[in-house]
Amino acid sequence: MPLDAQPEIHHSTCPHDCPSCCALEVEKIDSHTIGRVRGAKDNSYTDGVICAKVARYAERVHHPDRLKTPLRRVGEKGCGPEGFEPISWEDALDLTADAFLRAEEKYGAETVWPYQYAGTMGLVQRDGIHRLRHAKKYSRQHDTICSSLSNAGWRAGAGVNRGVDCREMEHSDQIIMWGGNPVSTQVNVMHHISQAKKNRGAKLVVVDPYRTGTAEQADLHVMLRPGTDGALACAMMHVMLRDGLADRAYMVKFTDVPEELEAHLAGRTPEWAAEITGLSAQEIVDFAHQYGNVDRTFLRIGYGFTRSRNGAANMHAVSCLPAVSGHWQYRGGGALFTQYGIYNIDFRLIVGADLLDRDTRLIDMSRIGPALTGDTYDLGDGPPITAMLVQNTNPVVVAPDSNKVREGFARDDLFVCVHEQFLTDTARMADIVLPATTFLEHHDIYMAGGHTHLQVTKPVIEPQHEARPNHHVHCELAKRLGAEHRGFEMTEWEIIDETLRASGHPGADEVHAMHWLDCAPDFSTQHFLGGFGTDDGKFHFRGDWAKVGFLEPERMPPLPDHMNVIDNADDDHPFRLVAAPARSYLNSSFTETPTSQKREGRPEVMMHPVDCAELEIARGDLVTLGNGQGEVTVHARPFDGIQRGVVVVESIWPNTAFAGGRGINTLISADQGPPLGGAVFHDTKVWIKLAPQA
Ligand SMILES: Nc1nc2c(c(=O)[nH]1)N[C@H]1C(S)=C(S)[C@@H](COP(=O)(O)OP(=O)(O)OC[C@H]3O[C@@H](n4cnc5c(=O)[nH]c(N)nc54)[C@H](O)[C@@H]3O)O[C@H]1N2
Ligand SMILES: Nc1nc2c(c(=O)[nH]1)N[C@H]1C(S)=C(S)[C@@H](COP(=O)(O)OP(=O)(O)OC[C@H]3O[C@@H](n4cnc5c(=O)[nH]c(N)nc54)[C@H](O)[C@@H]3O)O[C@H]1N2
Ligand code: SF4
Ligand SMILES: [Mo]
Repeated sequence: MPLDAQPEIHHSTCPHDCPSCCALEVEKIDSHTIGRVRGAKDNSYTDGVICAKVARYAERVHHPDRLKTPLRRVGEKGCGPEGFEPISWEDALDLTADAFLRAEEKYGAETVWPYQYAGTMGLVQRDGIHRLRHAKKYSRQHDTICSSLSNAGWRAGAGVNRGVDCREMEHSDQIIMWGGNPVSTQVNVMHHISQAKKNRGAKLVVVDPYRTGTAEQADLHVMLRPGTDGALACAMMHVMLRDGLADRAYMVKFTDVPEELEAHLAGRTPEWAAEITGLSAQEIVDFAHQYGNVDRTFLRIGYGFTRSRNGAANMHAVSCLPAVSGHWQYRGGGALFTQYGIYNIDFRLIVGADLLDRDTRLIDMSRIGPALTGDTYDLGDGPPITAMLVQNTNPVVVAPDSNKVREGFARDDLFVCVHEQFLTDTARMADIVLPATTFLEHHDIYMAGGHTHLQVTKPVIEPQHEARPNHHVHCELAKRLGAEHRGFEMTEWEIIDETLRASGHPGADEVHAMHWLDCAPDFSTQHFLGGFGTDDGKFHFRGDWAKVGFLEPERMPPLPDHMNVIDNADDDHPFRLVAAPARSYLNSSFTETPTSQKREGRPEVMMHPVDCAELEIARGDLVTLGNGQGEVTVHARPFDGIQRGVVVVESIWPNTAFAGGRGINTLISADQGPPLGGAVFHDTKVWIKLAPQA
């Protein structure tokens, strides 16, 4: 390119598992090379703002460690790159299909478990694997690693996954960020909050067990113990009802059992909640008054606080707040958990729904450790899992109970094919590794959770090296496995086009030409002024647990409450661990890029200085955290933005980043949160002691 030439700018969409789903402008240097990535200025949600790690995406796309060719493992399971040798795509696909067919012949189709998650959020590349699954009647996957607890908790009250448009924050006088850390995990929320601060002097309140980057910017930080949000919300409602801050007319018109709720909450006093949350009763009263007094209060609800055994109950309790205050009625008021319910996407073609057989075995993905090590709770009376295709996820690092996950992947009788961009800890356990394209190298369609735009993208550059899209792998394996569906005969673009039209939207070319389609419902719908998404249109204080979950829904509290089923600290395990996301990583992605590594430094445990002093732990000391599941060694960081007895390790680092090679999820239980399952990443009791210093 001549020195004075401007690079071409191409529209794209960030595919990572992040509610922001940013509209991007990507500099194309040549057919194989990108330059800077910027947020689209003319998208009213992205508004030119993206996170630092994606602005430097060239580091990831052009990383020297990108997988270049298919590989066959010749070393031990878990070995490094030296234990793999390059093979052709034809051979890699043939070997994988042969292994699947042999496994099926021996044990039946359910012995094969296609395992996927949201490494890309593109609907075709993410979910097309289900078409192969259904066509072959392979084991099904219950998706629980991220949002089942939060979804169940929200829908138990509001009935449908949608809420107030974040762009409405410009009319808010107060924003409550409850149980999420958008400075790290969803930077655009902070952009809209700072606009509200600038325009209207809006206040920010953060509810989080530790002083996150978001809490640092808050006017008030409510620093509770993890897993106690239900208690806090109940006491707030008690105070609002007691002190005349509840909107009784709203409750009569829009909620199911206002009187029952009030009677039930009579015993949920600030003093009661103070015991549970570790806050003072006065802090709770003050927060309730501050919340109840401001009509235009936007409650932005995160995922983080739902990753506990009582996470669904806590979500439901928090979602009751605006139904008591009546904030839903005001511009800039109300709540948002996610907007995924607005797009009306018809997934049938993508997932091959016509081939779905509900009698095939369903396995909880968060219990991959127990499932791979033969737990009959997970396998039922079906066969062991002896063959897997893994796409868009890195379970050896990100799933609970990682010792068991590793033990499972290490089994000699398990064949694994991993389709990846990098040689992750999971890919290292594979028999066959296939190189995957990034979003800049394939087509897809995206819907956002944090805003209201549907986006369609085309490749900006050619596939790097021999990388191929997920859709290619689905179609090529289908051919070899005798799986038939018209979706395997179509291009991605044809699938996108047909899916959009079947969903009542314009076709692929049209949406692509517009860059995005804003699907925001009108004000009244967003604010549920015509009724909620429940059968009777009312908000349900009496949670619809049997409707939203099938795993012991009867265990759920009938009305909002503190559900005391968490892994409470005890004499042998005096600390509660929060394993929160790190700012410069996205789950396990970006752990390979130099600027992210540099910013994160090393895995550390943040703990209260008084706790450190009692255990004679100084800054930088190596300490070991342990419980019945295993032990993890990290460096200590005394930190006063946390209650005593609570500790935080930001993640998700590769296992090898820890002294001893055991990652943080070693300590996380594979227990299922009721009533729908869900991983409990922030619900862990541990002991801590000084480790031998390196
Ligand atoms: N300790 C702790 N653990 C957690 C969490 C936590 O907060 N704390 N959060 C949990 C949550 S919410 C989630 S969602 C999970 C997510 O965990 P993962 O599913 O592992 O998430 P990612 O790192 O986003 O993506 C996984 C892989 O997908 C690959 N990938 C990306 N695009 C493509 C593609 O187009 N094709 C293919 N074949 N591969 C692709 C990436 O290279 C990456 O290695 O982690 C969970 N684990
Ligand atoms: N940089 C970065 N961005 C990410 C990710 C990442 O790993 N890194 N992951 C992506 C994914 S997959 C998802 S699902 C989203 C999640 O995005 P968010 O909705 O923001 O949720 P988290 O950031 O997981 O929430 C973490 C926060 O929850 C707090 N928390 C933990 N337990 C409790 C509790 O009991 N009560 C309260 N009130 N707070 C609690 C933690 O201390 C932490 O600050 O982020 C996405 N974006
Ligand atoms: S904020 Fe989230 S969606 Fe936006 S660029 Fe960063 S990772 Fe992607
Ligand atoms: Mo997630």
